[in-house]
Amino acid sequence: MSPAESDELKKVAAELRGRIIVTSCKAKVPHLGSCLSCVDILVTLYWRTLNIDPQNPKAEDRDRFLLSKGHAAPALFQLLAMRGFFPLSDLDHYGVDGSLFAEHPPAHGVPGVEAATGSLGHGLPIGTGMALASRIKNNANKTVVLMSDGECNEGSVWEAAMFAASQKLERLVAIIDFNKWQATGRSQEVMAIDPFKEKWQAFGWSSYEVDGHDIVALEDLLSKLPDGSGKPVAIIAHTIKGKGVSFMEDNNNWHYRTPKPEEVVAARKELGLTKS
Ligand SMILES: Cc1ncc(C[n+]2csc(CCOP(=O)(O)OP(=O)(O)O)c2C)c(N)n1
Repeated sequence: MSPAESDELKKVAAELRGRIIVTSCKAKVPHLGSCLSCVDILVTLYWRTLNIDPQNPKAEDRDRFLLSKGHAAPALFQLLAMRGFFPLSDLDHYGVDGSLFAEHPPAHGVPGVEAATGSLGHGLPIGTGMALASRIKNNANKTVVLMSDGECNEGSVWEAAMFAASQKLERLVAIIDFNKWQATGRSQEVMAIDPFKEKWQAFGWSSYEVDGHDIVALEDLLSKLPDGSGKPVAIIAHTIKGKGVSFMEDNNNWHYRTPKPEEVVAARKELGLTKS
């Protein structure tokens, strides 16, 4: 990726962060820190890596993406609109009674959303099934599942991990947004997950670590998959919860808090966005 392309994507990421923050304030949707943490991963996937066509979101050969950490739905909805899956104006009704746009992705009705997620621990099992189905149909598409670190406390994650490895689903990619926080505390303190990289390897996966805010490094790694090992791939993306806004970074109050209008203005200013 050229420096100019990477600068362009950084602007896209800032714009996406700004939109998420405005949505959180207007619609009173929580999980702001959780959304900001995975923005750079999402931008890399949707602007560089995934084989997707916003005009044809059900194309058989498309790559599948599952936001297993479904509580980051505001990030997914905003990026799908920015990417052209549906008009940005559809999000004007975010959080209004009856709207499809709420705290988690719904099963049907939003172009680009592959499955209902948000009950943590289910995205990888669903993605494993999708990857197996693709292989049975001789489709060469990838299935990418974005999970959170706290989510890896769920036993269903490790059942799916064992199954995917035993099936040698080399086109299945699990990215873990490793921001070291969960809802009420540090992930390592709630239930220790270290040694994390080795754990995936022990379950029969290839595993890598990357800076989850470095779009160039993320793209470089993702472009090399499948990696030739015949194994599913886990990417541990080191991130900062609330990334991009100094007073939200690594402050877990923003798991549930929504910003006041003056905080939106301050955040957008930091992001280099002038309009609120
Ligand atoms: C099965 C299940 N239990 C509990 C919750 C409530 N919940 C929402 S987010 C969250 C934890 C968030 O921490 P983490 O999974 O690490 O994601 P982060 O927000 O830090 O990205 C929990 C427990 C849930 N969504 N699903």
